[in-house]
Amino acid sequence: MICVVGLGYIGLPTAIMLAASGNDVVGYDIDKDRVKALNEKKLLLDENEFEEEFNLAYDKGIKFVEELPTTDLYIVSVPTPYNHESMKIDPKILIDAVKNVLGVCRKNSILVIESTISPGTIDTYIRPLLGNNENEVSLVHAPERIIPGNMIYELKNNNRTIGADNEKIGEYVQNIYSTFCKGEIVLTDIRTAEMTKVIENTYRAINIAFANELAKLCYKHSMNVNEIIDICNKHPRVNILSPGPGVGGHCIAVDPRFLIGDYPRDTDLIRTAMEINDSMPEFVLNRIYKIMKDNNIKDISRVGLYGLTYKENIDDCRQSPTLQLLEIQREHLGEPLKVYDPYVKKDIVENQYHDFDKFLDDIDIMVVMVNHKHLYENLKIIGNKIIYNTKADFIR
Ligand code: SAJ
Repeated sequence: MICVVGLGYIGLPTAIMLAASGNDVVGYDIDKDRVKALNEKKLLLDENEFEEEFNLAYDKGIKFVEELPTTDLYIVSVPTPYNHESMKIDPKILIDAVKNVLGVCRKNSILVIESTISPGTIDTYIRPLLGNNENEVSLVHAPERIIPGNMIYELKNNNRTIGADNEKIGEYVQNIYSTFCKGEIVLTDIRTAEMTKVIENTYRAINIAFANELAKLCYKHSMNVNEIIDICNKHPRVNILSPGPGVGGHCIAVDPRFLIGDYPRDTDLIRTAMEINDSMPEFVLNRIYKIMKDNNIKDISRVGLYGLTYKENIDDCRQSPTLQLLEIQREHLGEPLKVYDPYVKKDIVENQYHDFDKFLDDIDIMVVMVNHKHLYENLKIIGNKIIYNTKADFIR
C-alpha cells in the first residue's frame, strides 16, 4: 500500500493518478479538514480531467486518512518554503513529515520525497533523521514537473527523474511511477535529482528575466517589445519568453533562490535574473502612476488590478505579482488598489471585488496583471476604460 503524505497541489493529483492506475493508495494530510473534504468527495482541485481521475481513484478504493498509516512505501509531498533572509530552504515542514513517517513505517520501507528541495537537502537534513538506520529505510527523490493548469496531462506524459542510492530501489520506484507515467523515467543519484529540478526552474526564471529586461528597455526607448519578440522567435533557434508584471508561484519565484543561497559566489547571473523579475511589480506601479498623470487622474482609487492569481486560468495566488505590487503600494503608504479576479472566490486582499460589472463601474484605469480567458470572454462590457495590459504591454 502506498501512502501519499501531503495532499496539496502535487500530492493530491499524484495520489489520484496512482490509485486510478490500480495501486493501493492511502492519502494522508495533517490538515484534517482537507481529509474530511476529500472523504466527502470534494474535488479540491480545478484541473482538466481531474474529476474523471478522481472518480476512477474512488472506484478503485483510494482512502483518505487523518492518522499516518503503517506501510512500506511513502511519497512525501509537503511545502518547502525558502528563508527570505538566508535564501536557503526552510526544511522544517519536510523534516516533521519525515519524522512522522519514520515513527510508523515498516522495516525496509522506501521514503520518496517529491517536494522540491535544494541540492544536498537529503544529505544535510533527512539522512541524519535515520540515525543508524536499523530499520533500513531507503530514501528516494522524485521531483515532479507538472504545471498548474495542465497537471493531469503532464503527470501522465512528462518525463521524470528518480534519484536513489541504489539501482534496485530506483527501479522499484520507477516501476511504481510507470503505472501512470508514460514519459521517460530517468534513474540517477539523489543529489543529481535535487540539482536537476532546481536548475530546470532556474533556467525558466532566467529566460523570463531576459524577456522582462527587454520589456523595460523597449518601454524606455519607445519600442514594441512584443512585436520584437514575435519576430525574433521566428528564428529556428530563438525562443524568447513573455514579459510580464513579475514572477509568482512557489517554484520559479522560489527555486532559483536555493542555488543563490547555497552557492552565493557562483550564481551572479541567477541573482541578477531574480532581481530583474523581482523589480517588475514596481516597474508596473510606476507605469500606473505615469498613466494616471498622462490622463490627469489623481485618485488612485480609480485604478483597478485585473488578476490576483500568479498566472492565467488557475486559482493559485501564491507569491503572485499582484500581491507583490500591493505590498509595495502598502509599504509606500499608498491606498490599496481595487482588485478583481474571477478565479479567486475568497477575500484575500482589501478592496477585492467579486462582481466584474461593479469593479468596472468603480474604476477608470484597468491594469491587466493576468490574461485569464474570462477577460477575453467579457471584452464587450469593458467599454472605454483605459487599459494597461502588463502581459501584452499595450495601453489603450
Ligand atoms: N511567466 C512569465 N513569462 C513567461 C512564463 C511565465 O512572466 O513567459 C510567469 C508566470 O506568469 C508566473 C511565473 O512566471 O507568474 C511562473 O509560471 P510558470 O508557468 O512558468 O511556472 P509554474 O511555477 O506554474 O510551473 C513551473 C514549471 N517549471 C518549468 O516550466 C521549468 C513546472 O514544470 C514545474 O513543475 C513547476 O514550476 C514546479 O512545481 O516546480
